[in-house]
Amino acid sequence: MELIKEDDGLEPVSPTGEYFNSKVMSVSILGILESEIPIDDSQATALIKDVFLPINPRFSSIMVMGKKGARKWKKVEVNVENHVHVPSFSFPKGSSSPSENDSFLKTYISQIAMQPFPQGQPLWEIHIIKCPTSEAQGTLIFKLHHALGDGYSLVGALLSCLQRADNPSLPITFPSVSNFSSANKDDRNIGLRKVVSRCFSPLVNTVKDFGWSVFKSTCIEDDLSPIRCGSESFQPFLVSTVTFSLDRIKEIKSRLRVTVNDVIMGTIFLATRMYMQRASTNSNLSTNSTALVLLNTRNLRDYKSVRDMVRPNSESPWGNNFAFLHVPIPKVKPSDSQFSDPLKFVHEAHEVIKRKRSSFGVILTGKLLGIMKKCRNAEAVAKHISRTLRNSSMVISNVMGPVEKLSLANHPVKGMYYTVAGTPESLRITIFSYAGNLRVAVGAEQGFIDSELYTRSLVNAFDAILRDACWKQ
Ligand SMILES: *[C@@H]1O[C@H](CO)[C@@H](O)[C@H](O)[C@H]1NC(C)=O
Ligand SMILES: *[C@@H]1O[C@H](CO)[C@@H](O)[C@H](O)[C@H]1NC(C)=O
Ligand SMILES: *[C@@H]1O[C@H](CO)[C@@H](O)[C@H](O)[C@H]1NC(C)=O
Ligand SMILES: *[C@@H]1O[C@H](CO)[C@@H](O)[C@H](O)[C@H]1NC(C)=O
Ligand SMILES: CC(=O)N[C@H]1CO[C@H](CO)[C@@H](O)[C@@H]1O
Repeated sequence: MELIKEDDGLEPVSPTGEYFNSKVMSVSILGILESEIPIDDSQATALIKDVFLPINPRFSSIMVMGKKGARKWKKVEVNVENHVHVPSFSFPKGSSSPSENDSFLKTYISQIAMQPFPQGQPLWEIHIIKCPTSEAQGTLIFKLHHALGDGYSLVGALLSCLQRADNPSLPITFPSVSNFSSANKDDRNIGLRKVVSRCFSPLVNTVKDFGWSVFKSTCIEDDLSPIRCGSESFQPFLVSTVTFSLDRIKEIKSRLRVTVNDVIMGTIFLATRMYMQRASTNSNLSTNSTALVLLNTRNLRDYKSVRDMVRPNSESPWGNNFAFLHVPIPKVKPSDSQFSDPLKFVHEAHEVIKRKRSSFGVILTGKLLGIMKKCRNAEAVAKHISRTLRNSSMVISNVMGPVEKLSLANHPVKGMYYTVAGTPESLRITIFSYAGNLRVAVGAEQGFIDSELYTRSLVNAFDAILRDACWKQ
């Protein structure tokens, strides 16, 4: 990293930004847009210069080391050509099948996920894949370093380059947070009496969660299982996706009186245990396995801020606000190898997440990292985060996307998803909602996790939950 003597007036890098760009971890987010029509990239450079770069000065800055070792963002001249990649590829004429093109795209994503950003230029890249796949006529990949911002900021940034497909002049809307994470509307208007009576339980939960979180990342680690091999090195991973209808999820949600998030988490937990069983016979289905759920701390407030955030000159914070929750994956008794009660997974997810969310453990964990940084340094915190990830079995994160269908420079966007690269876990699940669908992207370590089998398990788990919640009387 470049050392500079005069750093007055330069914007400091946020603590989380430092953790995410350290010796032990360099984390980036890959946002993937699927185009309904073949991609015409003739306007790409102009669009990047006029629309993308002005969103945030960090897109045209590099990280430098200022006085006293403090990291700062320094503005540089951006050479757009160095950031845009249009891979060319050739298939033997007439012999390419949709699945060949799909696997070309998967391999490409896997490769760029492993590549570090070139030094000395701003931390973003755009890849334009003109090869048609079974999902789309063309694919656009935004690779953005996590130091630039959290999922919310970065999604906000991408969305400000897009317009509504039906009418570009109308504003983009997002699902309301209450529709996603509270079981009924009353949750939002808790009376004073309820607040008082609730005051005690969060306190107890906080102590427990805080202790658990610290304990988890310093003392115990998950059992080895078909989703956790405990390897020390970063391995390439392949991304496959599954799409669920939000209407179906909402149907389950109202039948079971839980939240959309609970249904998703329950589905992932059931699928994970199913996968363990299918991946190896005699697999132990009661291993201690935890999912690390990344919560955006903005999530706790209102999602509206993203709309403000994408407005130029907005006062609402751009940055990296996140914390993690350890959620144990429900255990299955050896006698229940048929998964006779799929709904149990949803109810357990509901209970655990409700308890954890209502505590302040999440906030305390963030504070703890801050204290650790002060007492030691950002590298120590990065090591701590990395060890926390390694010691868990999987990482789940969730970002709410727009309700309407969008288009980018007159290319209607058929689907969108994202994944996270540069973290050490073997299984990462990222969830994005868009235009009535929920896209679940499974990033699975190559050569260790069978991603096809895992996505099939997801579909089967969802069907089992849907059947028991809605069709069984
Ligand atoms: C696969 O990609 C090649 C190269 O772009 C294209 O010519 C071919 O039509 C694609 N195959 C399918 C089945 O879409
Ligand atoms: C929230 O849910 C209600 C009832 O299901 C629906 O009428 C409303 O449009 C939803 N809001 C958003 C922003 O999705
Ligand atoms: C399965 O894992 C749990 C938790 O680690 C352990 O207590 C149990 O003995 C294991 N069962 C078998 C059959 O290995
Ligand atoms: C697994 O977790 C249980 C509590 O959930 C604990 O009692 C047990 O010691 C753990 N086993 C291992 C091997 O970590
Ligand atoms: C794989 C890995 O990093 N495991 C760590 C889990 O936590 C224990 C205790 O801190 C470490 O010793 C392990 O190295």
